[in-house]
Amino acid sequence: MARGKFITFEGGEGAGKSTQVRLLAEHLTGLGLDVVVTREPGGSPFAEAIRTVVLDAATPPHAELSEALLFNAARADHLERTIRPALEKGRWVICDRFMDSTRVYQGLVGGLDQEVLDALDRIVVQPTVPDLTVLIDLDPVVGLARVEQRRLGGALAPVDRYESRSPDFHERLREGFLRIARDEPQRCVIVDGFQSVDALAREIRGHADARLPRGRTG
Ligand code: Z5A
Repeated sequence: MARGKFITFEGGEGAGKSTQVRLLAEHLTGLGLDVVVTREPGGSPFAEAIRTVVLDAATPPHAELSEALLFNAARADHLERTIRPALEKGRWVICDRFMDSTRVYQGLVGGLDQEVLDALDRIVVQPTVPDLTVLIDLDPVVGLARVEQRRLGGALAPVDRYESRSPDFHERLREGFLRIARDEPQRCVIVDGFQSVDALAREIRGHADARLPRGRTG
């Protein structure tokens, strides 16, 4: 059985990741592929339990290393129980956030040493590096306004620990994601999140179809 493909979406808050994950999944399913949609933190029962703790605004302050270890504990379980078994069965996995979020939030912005992050990636992620990472780049002012709009529109999700940070924090996140994507153009594509939902979905479909030809799995 040929291995499936692993696609991740990254970007700041409200960039449109969840929306585009769903639309790409519909596209690939329409092409006859067996698609699994998942997310981080989360994607397995244990990882979802960790998600509840790390995103809760009431969680006491803790060291950046503790935070990175929690995300990686969740990721290890997610990989073992959800992502790797699916890929081995030839399924295509689309994940809303993955290792680049740790590299940016806890590393480039949080200040955790690159060596620590490299070690965690070696232990936890290798060899399951995404085949394609879509970075949805968007001015954080626009992204956060969308999140606020969604909240006012009825979703009424509580503000999580990240959304409440300063504008400068979100601008540094944006720069961090761009830096990673520019450093790894063979894995990453950068798309403009300011486009309409449909235009963005078309562009992302184009990248997925061009970079991950369906005849070349494995
Ligand atoms: N985190 C971390 O620190 N370290 C890690 O290793 C990992 C994560 C894995 C997870 O939050 C948090 O965990 C995250 C980083 C940290 N920080 N935060 N917050 P999350 O998963 O709950 O939140 P998120 O990833 O930022 O998701 P989001 O806020 O829902 O944003 P999104 O998925 O990118 O956007 P969306 O839900 O698709 O769209 C947002 C709204 O905009 C919605 O109402 C849409 O209808 C609308 N939308 C979407 N696209 C468009 C376009 N093109 N035009 C106009 N409106 C649009």
